[in-house]
Amino acid sequence: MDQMDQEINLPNGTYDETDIQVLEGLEAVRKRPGMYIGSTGPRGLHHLVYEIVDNAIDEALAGYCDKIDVRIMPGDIIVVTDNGRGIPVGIQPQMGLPAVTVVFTVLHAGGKFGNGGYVYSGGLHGVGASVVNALSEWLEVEVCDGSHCHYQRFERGVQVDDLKITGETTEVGTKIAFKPDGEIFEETEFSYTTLLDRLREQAFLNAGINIIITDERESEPVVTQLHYEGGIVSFIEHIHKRKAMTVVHDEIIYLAAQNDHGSAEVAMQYNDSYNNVILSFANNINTVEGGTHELGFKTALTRVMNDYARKNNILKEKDQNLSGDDVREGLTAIVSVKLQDAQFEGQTKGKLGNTEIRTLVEGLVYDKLTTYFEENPSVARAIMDKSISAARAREAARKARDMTRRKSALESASLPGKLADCINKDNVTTEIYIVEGDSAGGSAKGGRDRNFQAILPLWGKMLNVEKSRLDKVYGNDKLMPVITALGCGMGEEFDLTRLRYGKVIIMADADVDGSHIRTLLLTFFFRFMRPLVEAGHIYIAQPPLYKLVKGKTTRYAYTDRERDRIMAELNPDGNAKIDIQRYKGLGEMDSEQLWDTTMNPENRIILNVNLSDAAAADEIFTILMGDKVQPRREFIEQNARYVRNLDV
Ligand code: TSJ
Repeated sequence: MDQMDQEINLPNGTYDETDIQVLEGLEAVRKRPGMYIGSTGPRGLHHLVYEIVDNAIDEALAGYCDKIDVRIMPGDIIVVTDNGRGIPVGIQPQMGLPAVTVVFTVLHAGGKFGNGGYVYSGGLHGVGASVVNALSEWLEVEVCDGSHCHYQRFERGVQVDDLKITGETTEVGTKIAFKPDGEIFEETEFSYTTLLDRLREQAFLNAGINIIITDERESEPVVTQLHYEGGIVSFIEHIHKRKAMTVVHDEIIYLAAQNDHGSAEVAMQYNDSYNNVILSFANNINTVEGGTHELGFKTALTRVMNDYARKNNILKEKDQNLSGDDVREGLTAIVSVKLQDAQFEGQTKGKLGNTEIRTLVEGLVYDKLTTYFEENPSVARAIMDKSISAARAREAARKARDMTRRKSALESASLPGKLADCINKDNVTTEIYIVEGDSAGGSAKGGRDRNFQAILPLWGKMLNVEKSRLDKVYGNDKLMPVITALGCGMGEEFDLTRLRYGKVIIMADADVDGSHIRTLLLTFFFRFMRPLVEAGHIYIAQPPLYKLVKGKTTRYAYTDRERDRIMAELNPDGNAKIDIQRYKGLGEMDSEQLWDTTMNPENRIILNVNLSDAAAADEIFTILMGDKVQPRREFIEQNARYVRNLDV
């Protein structure tokens, strides 16, 4: 019998078709939570809060609420309060239940009551409340509508009682309290910084909104007030300040326009680094895979820069045009659009598909940036200088690359010497393990299935990618073997069809050094081989943390939780004293153990890295490896309690 079935305990005569629909819907959510919130790990857990808060933000955007209060209470209970109109409590005709009850019990309800729906809703908004309810041990809602306060409680998605009036009031607003279900989530501890980062992002995207977040789990509550009149301009300011970056021009450029299809705004500023960060949003949702709005921005930027360079004779007739990468070097930009009927596409639904938005953004950036450059020639000049020097470096990189190619063509074997290649030559079933350390590399070579598994050991301190341009990466003796082994080149020359293996698996210890190597390699892939990440070729091996032996039985545990579960399984009465070994590194395993636990496709766990994992690694890397000490110290201090979340 399923968990949910035990909760069905309704009096005779009140149990009808609608109730069955409701219970089946929420049961489906509890059976396959991943389908609704992505995962039951930390990401899924935090997603619950976003689903709830997004509804309050919608109310604020509709102009009915100016304050949102988010609290993490002891026991990791979340309380979200707004001062909006309150979720409607009138009877919803279709279900014959109060609208607020429908919001929490019917899958895909919400957002649209009568004609009160929100115009620019993110598509999922208002839908998530019932999902959060289904995945909470309990959830309580209080709605005050200026005359009465109404209250209802649910347990694992099922109402405990009908909606009740609890008193009279002159106040308005909605208050939701919920406790995520420990039977669903692997961990129920919230990270303050994770919630803070996401709420801050929402405060930037919705200029003027007030969000207060409080962590009440400590004896001294931690409070942060988020309010940015500057909106996405403040967002850029924040990114550059946080990374302590030196900017190339003082004023942040802000461009905005709207038409019948929607509205678009862009904020941008250049810094003296060699990387670029373009964050795009559609209806406040981060489009990690980009899409039409981002494309429109990039196309227009390249065109404006080249037009300006030609017109002012900065590029001569014989000179090549500046490339997209050239004009984006050192750029930090936010592109935010709001539109009706946003179409989300791609692997993770993180790509905007609406073509009319490309035209809007492209036109906006072309017209207004051209004017901006004409009116601010010193800013234009500073940006031009940056792009021109990027173009020169690109040319130097091309030459260095040609040199490397010629050199390797002279040697008979162009594959790296340390690579133990596999026999199969297809790039679908084959795998390459990039292994930290020499001894682990040896075990991996001994343990692998040489038919389809190749091993590339890495050792020593790797290049600090943050401070490097492409020309430095070429010729670097630590990264070059990775590039040649994969066979698909990098940067602008990247060609996915030449990839030599179907899976690229990073295998490193579960300690600080291992985490460093992982972050570094992910950053490298994110910066220089992004399509490889996008196409889902990058994986992270998960070596076990513990070996448990009882008599002739050997079991491996990959988390502390699993260790406890296996212990209980092997030792139900608590009599036997079981031998537990904690692995400190891959080097402690012999070839056979490494194969059994970490490399054999039948038993192993490998994590598929997506673009936002890689982007997160990139961000961590920038902070940890950048020039500036202060942000690094702040970052480590802020995250000391959550360091395990750093581990991608
Ligand atoms: F997620 C949620 F549904 F639980 C939730 C909703 C959570 C939180 C913190 C706030 C809200 C919420 C919903 N705040 N305000 C509203 N507003 C409405 O639902 C609402 C009110 C009035 C009308 C109307 O047409 O009169 C329409 C809507 C959608």
